[in-house]
Amino acid sequence: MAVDYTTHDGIAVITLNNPPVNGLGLSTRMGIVEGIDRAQHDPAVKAIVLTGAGKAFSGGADITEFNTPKAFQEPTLATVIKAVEGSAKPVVAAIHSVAMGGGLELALGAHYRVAAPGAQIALPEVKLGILPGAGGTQRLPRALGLEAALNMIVSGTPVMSEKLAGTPMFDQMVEGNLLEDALAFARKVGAQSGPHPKIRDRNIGHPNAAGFIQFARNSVAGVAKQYPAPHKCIDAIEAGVLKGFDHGVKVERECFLALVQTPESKALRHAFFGERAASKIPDVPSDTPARNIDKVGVIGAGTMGGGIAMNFVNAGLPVTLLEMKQDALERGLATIRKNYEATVKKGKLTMEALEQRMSLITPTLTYEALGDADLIIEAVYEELGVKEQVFTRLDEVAKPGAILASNTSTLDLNKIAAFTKRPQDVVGMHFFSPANVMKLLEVVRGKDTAKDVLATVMQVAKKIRKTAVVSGVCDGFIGNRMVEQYVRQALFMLEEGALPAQVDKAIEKFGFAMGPFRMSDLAGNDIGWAIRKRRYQEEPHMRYSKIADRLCEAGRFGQKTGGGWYDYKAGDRNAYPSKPIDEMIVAHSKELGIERRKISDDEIVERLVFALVNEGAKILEEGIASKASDIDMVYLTGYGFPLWRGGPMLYADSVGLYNVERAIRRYAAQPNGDAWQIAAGIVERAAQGRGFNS
Ligand code: 3H9
Repeated sequence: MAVDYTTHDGIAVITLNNPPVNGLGLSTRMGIVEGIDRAQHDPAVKAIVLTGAGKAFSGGADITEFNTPKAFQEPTLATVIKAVEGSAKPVVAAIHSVAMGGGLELALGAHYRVAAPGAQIALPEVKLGILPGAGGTQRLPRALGLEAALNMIVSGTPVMSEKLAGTPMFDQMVEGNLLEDALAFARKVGAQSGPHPKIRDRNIGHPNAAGFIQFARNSVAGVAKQYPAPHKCIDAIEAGVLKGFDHGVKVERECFLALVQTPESKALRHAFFGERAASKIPDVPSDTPARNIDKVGVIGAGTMGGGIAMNFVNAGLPVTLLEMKQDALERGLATIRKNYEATVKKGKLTMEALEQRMSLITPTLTYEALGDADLIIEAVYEELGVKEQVFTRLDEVAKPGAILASNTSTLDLNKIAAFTKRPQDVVGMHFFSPANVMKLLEVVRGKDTAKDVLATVMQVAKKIRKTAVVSGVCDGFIGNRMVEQYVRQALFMLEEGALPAQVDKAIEKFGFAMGPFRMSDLAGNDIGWAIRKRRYQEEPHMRYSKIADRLCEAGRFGQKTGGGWYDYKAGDRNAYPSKPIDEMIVAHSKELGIERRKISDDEIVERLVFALVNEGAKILEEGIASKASDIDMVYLTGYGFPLWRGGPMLYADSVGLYNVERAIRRYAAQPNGDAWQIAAGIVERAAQGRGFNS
């Protein structure tokens, strides 16, 4: 049973008991209504306390029920809240830890609320592409006032309970035992004659509600272009403000039902569950004991190593930072300090916290200083010989059981592990630049990596607030292996008739944060050049457009050299189309005897995105990624794929794999078509009418 019912000296206690977060699924909803009815019929009961067991009052509607008939089966949450609000005996919601979404809406339906400090209070539905659908858009403005409530609803950001003390949201803040205090409060109000207060009856009382709502609309229009939910939140709030509670609830319900079906909401829900699913590794049970990580070592104080070190000190973990030369070490430390100073300037960090973080870093020039580290991450030059030197030394100095991690982005982790006598302790931790900012962490599992090492690294990732995704060993792992195919297509399209600005604009309009050419100019075109040179040796059959090599041969490595695919001006990060480079591209096509044609924006988007999808399907087939949502998480958190599209694999599902297959076969029949080897996983799923996520 998802709800417990007990009585305590004249008070009925209805306890939501549906771990992990007391989601308001069908059985929980039924249990609450049963409890309310039971209390009405028991003459000994004078009042009711509604509380949550475990780590939440309630995390809201059970999101796993969305798009299933259960979500709409009575009692719906609206019916539950009606029963609570209509109870002849006063209902007191006793809130701790989390009251979110439908959980908060339920509490707002109670006659009274008592809360422990430190509880997260939120209507976070917009983050799932929906709006509070059980009266939240109507009751919260009546509890907190229009402005505070609208901000909370449109942003979805939690507010700590103690900040809301003294508002009609909470009748009492509790310092001691929540249940005992709630029982005492219930006894007090149970002894009073009704009717008991209902938030729905309160006035909103704003001097210029229509003006404020217009202001909110304008603000939202600027920041939520791709997302319908914030706009609908305002519609529902406005309906209630201007035409009363019942009308507001009706509009809110209509908006909720429409939003839950939108591709944006499906994408955001996919990302919510995808993030949590990524932390689960099929053959590593969740109770696998993790190793203790109290001290971290980082090798290399360059941009990457410095950024990696910052993650750990930000989480309060001391870091020993190793460099080979004193000046490099000092430069690295100075960069870290500069990064923190920039955060202080923005007002997001105090000087005191800056000093405290810097004090957690112990700089060193000797490997021996890493001897007591529990986790050591190398971020040295991307070359196998260099990695060999590092791991051989680490094997000598690291204590038994220390986890030895490589930040390699392309090299064979199994070879790196074999440089040590403890391959079971070696793992890949591929951070993305800037490492202190980017959410993604690819955790690379070698053939010998121990399960407890993986479990530990996944835990550590959570601690440093990264989205960790496990990848098997292959060239480029999940993210870079896929992006290589994407870039290959972008380059072929230059040969065939497109120019960099057109390609970038088309894919940026699709929603990517940055097109491939602007991106490459930012990262440095020489990086891709080095990878291609290696490919020419290792996989001579793999054909590339040589146009990017010509660019590099001309010394145009991107922003850092003042020019790449685009021209750049000093002190200005804007990319300006470059006449000589565009001419070079046209001349290159001519030399190859290619008659340039107009390439449509649709073709650009399809070829780029389906190149990702096709490679992603192969990555799944080979077991490099264990599920499609892992691939989506890599692209959403590390490669600027538009969140509202849910990642390449979910996007492919939304287009339909039948259509994806047809498009790929069409492109495979064009010049440069031999770059397309369609993945069996697309063909099979298309034939079965399935998607990657179904
Ligand atoms: C809503 O309420 C709509 C209504 O307005 C209208 C209805 C008509 N449902 O994040 P964690 C699972 S929409 C189902 O790792 P934490 C989660 O998947 C809802 N499951 O823990 C995970 O499962 P697993 C509005 C849920 O302590 C486990 O709980 N509410 C839900 O770091 C632990 O999650 C929200 O949007 C749910 N609602 O953080 C709140 N919530 O262990 C979304 C969580 O199998 N939730 N799970 O991987 C959160 O923000 C965080 O989970 C929370 C706990 C802060 C609650």
